[in-house]
Amino acid sequence: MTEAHLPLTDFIEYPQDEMLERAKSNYQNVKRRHSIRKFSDRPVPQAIIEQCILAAGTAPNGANHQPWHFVAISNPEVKAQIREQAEAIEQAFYAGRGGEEWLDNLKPLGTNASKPYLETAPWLIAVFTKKRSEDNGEQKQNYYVHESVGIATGFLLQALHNAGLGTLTHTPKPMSFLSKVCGRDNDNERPYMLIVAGYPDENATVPQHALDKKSLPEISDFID
Ligand code: IYR
Repeated sequence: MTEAHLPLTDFIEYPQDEMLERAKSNYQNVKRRHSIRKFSDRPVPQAIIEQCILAAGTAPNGANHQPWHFVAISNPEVKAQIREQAEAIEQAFYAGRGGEEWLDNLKPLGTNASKPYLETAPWLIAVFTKKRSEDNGEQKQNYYVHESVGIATGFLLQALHNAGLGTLTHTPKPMSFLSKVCGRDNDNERPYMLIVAGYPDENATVPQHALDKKSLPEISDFID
């Protein structure tokens, strides 16, 4: 059954010169987002993280079933557990599990199995995918789960950056330990990504190569 549709009242139209200025200023803002691996332990109020998760929850998604769940962790013991388990997995990865080519490709980043920021940063946000959602006690199938949760994670990163926080996407492989640590060890949900958020440490760096972004012609074509 088609549900009632409401008029689109919150769309804002800007003059085209202003649209270009807004597009430029958004680009200038997002190009200052860099993954960082040294975080300060300065606390960040939960209210800020809540607004960023709300922004993530507005992402376009399959049939509006919203196939995601976010677990935001500031608890020091839980962060310590995550660090311990992530480091065990990363040790195996860097000891060879990743394979020669992958490990070679990571050399410019200078990463290794040590992940102190998982304890230092004030917030870890574990993002979960959901195969099914509940609606009034009924289970409904979710669609385009990975696409939807990928977009929501992008919105989350953008919101955190826009709020003035440094971020890192962390994807230890396998990530299943997060299900247990976050109390979401069930058949419906899978960990998708771990987002680290907080103030950058004063010695935070960005790998030189991370600044080399492909040019517009390299990443796009225009067919007119
Ligand atoms: N998960 C590992 C390895 C790693 C993989 C990729 I692809 C990166 O862009 C960065 C790191 C780690 O966090 O060290």
